Amino acid sequence: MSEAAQTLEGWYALHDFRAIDWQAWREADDDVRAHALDELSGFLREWAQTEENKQGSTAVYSIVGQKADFVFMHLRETLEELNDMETAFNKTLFAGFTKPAYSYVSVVELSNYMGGSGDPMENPEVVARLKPILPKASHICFYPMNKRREGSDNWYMLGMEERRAMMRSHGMIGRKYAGKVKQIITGSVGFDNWEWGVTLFADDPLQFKKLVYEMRFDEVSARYGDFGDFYVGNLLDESKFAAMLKL
Ligand code: 76R
Repeated sequence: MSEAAQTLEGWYALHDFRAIDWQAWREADDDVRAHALDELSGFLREWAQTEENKQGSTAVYSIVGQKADFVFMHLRETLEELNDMETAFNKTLFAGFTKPAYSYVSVVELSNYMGGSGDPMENPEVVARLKPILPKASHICFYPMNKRREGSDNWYMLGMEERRAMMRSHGMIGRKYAGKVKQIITGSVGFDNWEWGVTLFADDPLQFKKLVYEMRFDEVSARYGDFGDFYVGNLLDESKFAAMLKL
């Protein structure tokens, strides 16, 4: 049996993708819409406060294309908190004007392929990466992925050293995008249908394309990467959200 990579876990993640029921929104009375918007603003402020208190983080983006209209990406200490938030939001008037589009449950993960020495949890940089405050970059890109297990291309049958060498090459490509793309890898083995969620943030969306394309030629992605649907979108704040919903 090959040696499993050791992983460190941080905050739990819920990517909650929703579509807006435009017909119901259009047909609603003005006061109902106003109340729904108030409630939405209230939640956005509450989530910002949680972030301020360093008890979690939330990113809110519109989604371009037909897969969804917007996404809430929530990070929280426990699965219970994520679930409570999801339920509380679902009880709002505004949620009644949305339809589920996709969701993804995972946990922020760091693996030891590139690990240094000593107890990583004593390293404040590591702790900050496990409990990250999500950047307010102009754009988000999310997709789930697996490492392939097919015939002779089986990641999980490779030895630790071989995997480490490939992950080093992967990391070196990633580092070229430092300052342009921020990546958050969340592990979802046992939680959701894919093995990882990849969430990228950038001010220039072309950097997503360039990074993902460059990685496709790197062995770990070229040979062992299987990918799900891609979601890409634009930063929303309270006023942009209200503008998007204005009829
Ligand atoms: O955490 C680190 O910075 C150390 C190096 C590193 C690891 C261990 C790293 C760096 N990644 C790691 C793990 Mn990554 N990453 C992806 C994708 O589209 C594709 O082809 C793949 C999707 C991108 C775009 C990306 C970006 N990475 C992982 C893992 C877990 C693998 C496992 O455990 O088997 C996955 C699934 C994954 C996928 N990676 C980086 C980046 C970037 C930009 C970096 C550089 C980060 C930095 O130096 O700040």
